Amino acid sequence: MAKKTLNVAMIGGGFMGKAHSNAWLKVNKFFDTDFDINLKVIVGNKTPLEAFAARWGYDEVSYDWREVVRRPDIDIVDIGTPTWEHMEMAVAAAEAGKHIVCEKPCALSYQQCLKMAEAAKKAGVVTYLNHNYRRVPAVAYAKQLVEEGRLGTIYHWRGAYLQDWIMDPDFPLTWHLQSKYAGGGPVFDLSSHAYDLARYLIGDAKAVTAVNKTFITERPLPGAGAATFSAGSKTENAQKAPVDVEDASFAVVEFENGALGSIESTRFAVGCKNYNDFEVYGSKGAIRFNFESMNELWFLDATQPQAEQGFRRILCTEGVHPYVSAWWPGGHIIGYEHTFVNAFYDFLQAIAGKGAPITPDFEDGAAIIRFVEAVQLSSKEQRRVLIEEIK
Ligand code: SOE
Repeated sequence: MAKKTLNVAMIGGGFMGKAHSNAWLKVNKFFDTDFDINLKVIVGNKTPLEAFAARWGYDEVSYDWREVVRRPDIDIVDIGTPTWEHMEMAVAAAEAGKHIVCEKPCALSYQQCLKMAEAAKKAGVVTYLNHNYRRVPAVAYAKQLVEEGRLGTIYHWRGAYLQDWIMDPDFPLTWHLQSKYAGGGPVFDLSSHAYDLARYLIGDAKAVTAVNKTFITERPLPGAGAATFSAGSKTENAQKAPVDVEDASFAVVEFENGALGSIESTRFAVGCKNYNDFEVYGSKGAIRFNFESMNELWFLDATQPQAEQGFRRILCTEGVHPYVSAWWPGGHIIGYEHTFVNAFYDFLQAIAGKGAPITPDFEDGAAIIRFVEAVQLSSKEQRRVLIEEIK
């Protein structure tokens, strides 16, 4: 029987437009789903996207997202734009009855996320918030170990998401460095990922005590064509403007389950390129993961005879590990882009009503940004903040 075709409208043709388009093209090559996927429209604002459409195989280009999300021939709206645009786009897409993929972080505030979640619930549409690191096989396997009780009572979570791409004082004041567009700095960009992993593996936080820091307090305004993910073209004698977001953050986190932990994020950790790292310590065992060695999980089984105890490396590339059987034979490692394909498989299964509802969704997004806001408030007021204070 012919599969139903789902038409995708991709909003945003940048880094995420590329990663998402790749995943839409690959999902049915490696997984069996109920749907064929058609890249119907790529939607932009200023940058011409005709070449992008030709490269990735979109039928059409549009520069009017409001018109596109209402089209009856669009089934999935995929939001790959800067954070400040997420709420308006997601609410419009939900009200038009579209299933929605949205890039992280969910939105600029807890209240915006709640509006997105409410609109999606009212419309009965499936939402997926692309905190893609849950779909690294090693991370999904870590979740299995925790759920099987192999770590016992969880005492500690240590999360650190470290990068180094804006250490250059000449890196321009792009949208990532302006609170009105990004919500904040690495707390929104990276601590959101780190907290999503904490929620996924050990549960919600109860309180945070955080200190944020801005190292470079003013930057050149973006010159024409200044790249976003590199120092870009140094615009000589460029006008400078103040930076209103943090460059780094350290939060002490008290979890609902009694665990004590930390979540730090920065884009000034020289040499750390995409160092998304966590450690979990429990009464019966411990795990360690770092995305820069994304196929490996380090596990210590504290129930072993003490003389034999030690962290052992599990190469999570066997068919028994989550998602791996769709890809390659044992030992053939996978990469960043595969996590998007794994996620889109789960998203299409959720649309088909198969398997568990996909997470993280907009409800999870609200919980994540509630934590993010608590971190910002704690640093601003220099005090411990209960998550429940954030309304
Ligand atoms: C930049 O910090 C960035 O692109 C994040 O925005 C992504 O979410 C992360 O996956 C890689 O780094």
